[in-house]
Order: sequence, then C-alpha cells, then structure tokens
Amino acid sequence: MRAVQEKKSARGSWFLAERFLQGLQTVALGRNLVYRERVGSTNDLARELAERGAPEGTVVLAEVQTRGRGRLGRRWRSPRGGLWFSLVLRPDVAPALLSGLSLVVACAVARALREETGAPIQVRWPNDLVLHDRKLGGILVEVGTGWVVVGIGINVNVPLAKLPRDVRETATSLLESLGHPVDPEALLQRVLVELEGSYAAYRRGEPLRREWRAFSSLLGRRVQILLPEGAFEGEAMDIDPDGALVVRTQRELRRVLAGEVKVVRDVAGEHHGGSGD
Ligand code: BT5
Repeated sequence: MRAVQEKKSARGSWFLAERFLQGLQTVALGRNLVYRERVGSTNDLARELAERGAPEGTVVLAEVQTRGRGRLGRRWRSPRGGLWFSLVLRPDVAPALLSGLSLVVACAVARALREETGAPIQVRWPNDLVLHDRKLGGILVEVGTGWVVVGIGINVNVPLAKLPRDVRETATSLLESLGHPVDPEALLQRVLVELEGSYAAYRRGEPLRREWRAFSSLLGRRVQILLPEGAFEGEAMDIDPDGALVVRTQRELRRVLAGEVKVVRDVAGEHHGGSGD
C-alpha cells in the first residue's frame, strides 16, 4: 500500500477530496462525498442528508467527531487519526434481511483492512472489528424510512493514549498494533471498494454466511451473552443464514439476533471449521 507521506492540507488534515476521488475505484460508493474536518457525528449528518434525498452511496467523512455514537446511546471516542465515516444506503431488501447488514459491512471492512495491512482482523459478532480480541472498530446501522445509514469507525492512526482509560483497556488501533502509521486515504478507498462488492451481493440475496463464519472471532469459544432480560453462557457454535449467533448452552441451542457478547474462555480441545453455507 501507499506509504504515508506529508500529504497534509493547510489545517493538518490528511484528506484531499480531489485526490481521493481520482484514486477511488467504485461506481457509486463515495462518489458523492461530504467532508467535514470536525462534526458532532457523521451518522447524524448522514441521516439529515438521507432525509433530504441524498443519493445512495453518499459518504460523510470527518476527521474528528465531538459526539460520536455507538449502539444504545454509548459514546464512540473519535479523536484525530481515525477513520470516522457514514454511508447512506437505500437497500430494497426485506426488513428481515436488515439484521444481517452490520455483519455484511463488518466483514467487508475486515477484508479490506486485512488486504491493506496483512493483520489478522476479525469480526466479533455482531458489529465489532477486532485485532487479537481488542476492539479496532465498530459499525452502527440506523434505519429510517427509505434509507439506512451505516456508520463505520476504525482506529487507524489513533495513539491509545488519546482514548480514555476504560476504552484503552479493551481497544487497539492499527498504529498501535502494527507499530507504524497507515495511509487512511488508501484504506478508505479500499474499504469502499470492498463494501460496494459485498453490498451488491447482499442486495442480490447471495449467501454471505461462509464469510461471516470465516471472519468470526467467536466460533468455538465460550461466550457470555448479555441481553436486556439477563445473561447466559454457552459455546458459540455457528452463525445462521439470517446472521444470528447460535449458542449451545447446557440445555439447548439458542439463536441470538442482537446482543452483547463477551468471550469467557476458550473451549479446550475443540475445533469448529467454517465450511459450508
Ligand atoms: C460501536 O458501538 O461499536 C459502533 C461504533 C460506530 C462508530 C462510527 S464512527 C462514524 C459513525 N458516526 C458515529 O457517531 N458513529 C459511527 P458499540 O458496540 O455500542 O460500542 C461502543 C463501546 O465501544 C463504548 O461503550 C466503549 O466501550 C467502546 N469504545 C468507544 N470508543 C472506542 C474507540 N474509539 N475504539 C474502541 N472502542 C471504543
């Protein structure tokens, strides 16, 4: 990949729209690009634009978010050095299929990051990008009438010292893991290309389960599932065609469509291959 050179604008930004668009190899994703050096949340701005008719594929990119959001109103820390962006999509798929969208996106991003860096990035069901079990990024899917906004946050050149202590304990960045900075512009171009391909396959209804399993950081491991109604433990067995996590407890197999997962410890001596759809 391209090395990081001194490609800085007057304000110290790494992003130059003209150069970015010239090197972008997508048909639609990112062709309409809204860049802000600083914004509350790219998801909020993308939602506003989606409501006002922004075309599918619109990307909202910011260098710093002051009110970055995670799921369930949690905060997403977004200092300079990360890739913080949102896509406006208008998928014409059955609402039931939308639950799989964050996995589709997470796998496409993981694939792009692997190709660009060679690092063994995985997806921790349902929406985390992880590297050696530490959180490298997250996906936030928000659904409105006639639009879906997909927010993607990746700790690219973020020094861990820029994250608060509690986040630092479980997070990582490419800078921290690889020991050198990565060109965010080339990374974003690659992510958009991979996303465009996966999104097209998803819209055609193609099975993407093989990839979900191959990228999963959870299969074969002992996990704790946290649900609003309580927690339970079991072994993560599979991801089903709808994108639900299948967990074997002592008594039964349970399908989990949404929730929080923690790895408890590895199940010794068991191997679960990721074959078949
Ligand atoms: C997510 O939420 O992982 C979704 C994050 C989506 C962020 C993108 S950035 C562009 C777009 N605009 C937005 O406003 N959001 C999207 P969740 O699974 O709820 O995880 C949130 C938790 O991750 C927090 O409670 C922290 O513990 C942790 N966290 C916060 N900032 C982090 C960071 N930079 N790196 C790693 N972990 C972080």
